[in-house]
Amino acid sequence: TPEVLCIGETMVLVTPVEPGPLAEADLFRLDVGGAESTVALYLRDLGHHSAWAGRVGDDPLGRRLVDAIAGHGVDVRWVRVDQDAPTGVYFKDPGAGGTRVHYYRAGSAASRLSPGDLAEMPIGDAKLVHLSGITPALSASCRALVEAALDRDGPVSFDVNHRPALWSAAAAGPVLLELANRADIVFVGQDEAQTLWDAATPEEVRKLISSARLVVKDGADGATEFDGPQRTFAPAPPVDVVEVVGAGDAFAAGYLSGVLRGLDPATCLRDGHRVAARALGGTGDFVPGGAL
Ligand code: KDG
Repeated sequence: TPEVLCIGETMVLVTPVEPGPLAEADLFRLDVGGAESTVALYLRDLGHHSAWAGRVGDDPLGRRLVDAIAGHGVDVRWVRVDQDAPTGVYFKDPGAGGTRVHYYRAGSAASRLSPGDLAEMPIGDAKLVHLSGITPALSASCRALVEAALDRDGPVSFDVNHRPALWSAAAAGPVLLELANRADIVFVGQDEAQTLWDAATPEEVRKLISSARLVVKDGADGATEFDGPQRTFAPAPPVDVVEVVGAGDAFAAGYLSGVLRGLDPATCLRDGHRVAARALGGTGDFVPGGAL
């Protein structure tokens, strides 16, 4: 039985080799991108038995990404191969105003995940189940899966992960707030909370999400954790940022690793920052570094 079961869509990621606009690039690199599988990869790297579960198509790209994730030691026994839909793909488009993403994931194998998939997974036995707010944006059946997973006996962590390319803040705001309020551990960026709920400070976010253990991340400043009446702030260490994508997943893994080891909030936050620094210091979403 895995300690942590991470469920969600993983796609093949296509990035120009030389940073520059997608419309003009000639050479591309294939990578693996998916918030939940990235959390599983970091947790494995930190020494935990983690699993990633989702659906991929019966195609070379699906086999490629499952092999890549399994190659790092993540348990992929519960990944399903869907015969009728393709593996999703997305492109990074590095431009002057920052990197944009272009998704080719509508109708993907993962968008067909549904509550029935949970029956095959160790949903009751894992110490922790990790989900994100990307999944409910994929389809009605994906949203139903997230709702059903939140009903399990045992802790669930939820990274709000608003993806504006998938749904508007107006559509996502109420759904993500309702789901977050049903989780036991919630991660959200201060910028996301502002966009989704008009919450300008960690305290304002706390008013909206009052029961869970809540972590509000404020970029280079640091992160604030609320647990019951207790509030803990941990500043982020200075980092030379190469690329930010993956840092949120890395932070979640570092923090959750601390929770699994029974560490105090300040240490969990510190470990979140330490693992995030690995992601910030490299171009990949997953930058291995070993146990802390
Ligand atoms: O979380 C960082 C990336 O892995 C993520 O943005 C890719 O899962 C992804 C998505 O749906 O955007």
